[in-house]
Amino acid sequence: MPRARLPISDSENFLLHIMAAHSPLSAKLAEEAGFDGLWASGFELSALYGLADMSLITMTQHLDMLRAIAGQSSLPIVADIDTGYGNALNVIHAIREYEKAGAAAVVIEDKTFPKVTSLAAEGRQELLRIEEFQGKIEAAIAARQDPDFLVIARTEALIAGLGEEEALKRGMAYVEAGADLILIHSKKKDPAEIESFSRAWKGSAPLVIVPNAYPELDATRIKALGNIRMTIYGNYGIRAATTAMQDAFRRIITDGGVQNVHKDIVPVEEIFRLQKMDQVKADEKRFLR
Ligand code: SPV
Ligand code: MG
Repeated sequence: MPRARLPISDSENFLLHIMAAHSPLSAKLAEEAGFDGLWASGFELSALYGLADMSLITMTQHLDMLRAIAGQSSLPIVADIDTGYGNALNVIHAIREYEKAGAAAVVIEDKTFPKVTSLAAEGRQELLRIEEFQGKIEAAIAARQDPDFLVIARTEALIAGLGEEEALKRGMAYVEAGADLILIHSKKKDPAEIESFSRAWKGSAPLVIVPNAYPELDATRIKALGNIRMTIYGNYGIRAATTAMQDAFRRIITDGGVQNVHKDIVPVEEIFRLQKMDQVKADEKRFLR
């Protein structure tokens, strides 16, 4: 059975809320919470391995996790494939692999390989020539089997400090190359940069944003802009998990045991539920003789 696609033509549900997932468990929790899709985030998976988000995670590692996530959640998955693991020829290979693995969409960014994470203060940010990145988008479009598998082009022009005019020019060039949506990323704390880009955007493709740096831009404000179709909560899974573990682990050391903390974390039965232990019990009854 083909996996779920993103309901991009459903005008009722104009703004899709996509939650970062770094594991099958986090994907399940996102699905239960009611998100429309999952973001197979490079940043989150890198952090899970204790690594910086700078093309250190291999395509195989990312694909393995995406397959594991796809096995545990029926939500559509937007795969963060960074720069596409090389040039346009690497992109062709990546698209085939990600489509087969069960992704519903990929996001490819216009940075050079190896990339450097977007949000770091004074991060080195080098962008590809526009024509070269257009070739990568055209390669992605040509390589997909299903036309509903979305190719999202991400411009890092604002992240690289090149300004709105360059970002708009790049966005238009990527639409011309066939991108289904344009992801515009910003690391400004003030959402004004994204709001201004969105108001100035005249391209035919809708926009995608990742409000990591500018959290005040909530769904009401995003919808008011009218052309943002997807909001990706890009690092909230790993940050929430880190907060919870830091708190619990510190308390266990401070308290000299788990006598207090156990009341404030989920009981093991909740983990059993997520592991579908009921099914295991039923299978035991049925098959073990
Ligand atoms: C990711 O989650 O991997 C992203 C978003 O690409 S960000 O880290 O904010 O660039
Ligand atoms: Mg990323």
